[in-house]
Amino acid sequence: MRNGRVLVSHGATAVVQEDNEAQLIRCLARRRTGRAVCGDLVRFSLPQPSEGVIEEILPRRNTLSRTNYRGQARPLAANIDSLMIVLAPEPTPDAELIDRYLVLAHSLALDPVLLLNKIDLLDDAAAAAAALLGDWQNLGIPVHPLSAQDGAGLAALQQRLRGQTAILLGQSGVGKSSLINALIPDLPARTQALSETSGQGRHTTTETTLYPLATGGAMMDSPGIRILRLAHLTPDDLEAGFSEFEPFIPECRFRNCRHLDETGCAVAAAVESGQISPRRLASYRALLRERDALQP
Ligand SMILES: Nc1nc2c(ncn2[C@@H]2O[C@H](COP(=O)(O)OP(=O)(O)OP(=O)(O)O)[C@@H](O)[C@H]2O)c(=O)[nH]1
Ligand SMILES: [Mg+2]
Ligand SMILES: [Zn+2]
Repeated sequence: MRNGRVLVSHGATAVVQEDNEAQLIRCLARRRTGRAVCGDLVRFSLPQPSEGVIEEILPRRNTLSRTNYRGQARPLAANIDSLMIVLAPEPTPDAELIDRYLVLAHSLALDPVLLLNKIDLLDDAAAAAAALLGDWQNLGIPVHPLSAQDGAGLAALQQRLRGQTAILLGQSGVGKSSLINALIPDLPARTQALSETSGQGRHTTTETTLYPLATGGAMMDSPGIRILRLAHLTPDDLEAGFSEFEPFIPECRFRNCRHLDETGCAVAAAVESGQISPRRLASYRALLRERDALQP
């Protein structure tokens, strides 16, 4: 039996890299083991040289999932140490989507980092960054300014990654793949190897993909998505993802207040008095209402 890590998974097939080997192997999942996801650690056999069989998926330390339109959790990646949310001056940040990534990070007990990419586009970088990051900077979420294009901030990012598996998340066009490209000198060759092994044609970021880094650790590229449903999380998870609500919650009139439209809601009052951002409360409410709609 061999040990390896799943780089990318397409349905029942996965591209696996055996530990301490460069070569990639296409493996089929068994019905018994279920489908593997990007980042899974697996044990596999090699009945023929060109195709392996996943015999066991090792227990996941964590699983990053999103909810599909039918309300079911769909795993995207596993065994993640660091969740990096990429945003940029362009495209205009989708603030609600970023709030959702932050909730997802919190639900997995991961400390998120915001990667502010494309700072080469900013004239007065500090002022522009503060304007873009307003709510999140106030919440104390660490921000790394970078430019995949001119290389600013990349060394610091690499330093931070050492030994860790990080996933890059963010809307389409913010530069996730460009960052991977800037960190991995032989990316074209690797992409070629991935598509040859998977047999799925040209490799694009339609699936979350893990790239081991020469400096240790690994980076996962994920496809930009427009909608991140989180209806598989509990209402408590959703609420806890908005840590600035916490001091006010005990002051709500009803102990089971959901901060939607209840009378005597202290969270809503904190928005009125300017202590909580109205935008953040709206993000929370949208998540809770979506959950109500998908989990009857
Ligand atoms: N000016 C500037 N442009 C950048 C930078 N990084 C990426 N871009 C450009 O932004 C565009 C989108 O970059 P991608 O890396 O494809 O974005 P992505 O986040 O992977 O997008 P999806 O795969 O669709 O989710 C490309 O035209 C890049 O050249 C940067 O640091 N500065
Ligand atoms: Mg991409
Ligand atoms: Zn309340």
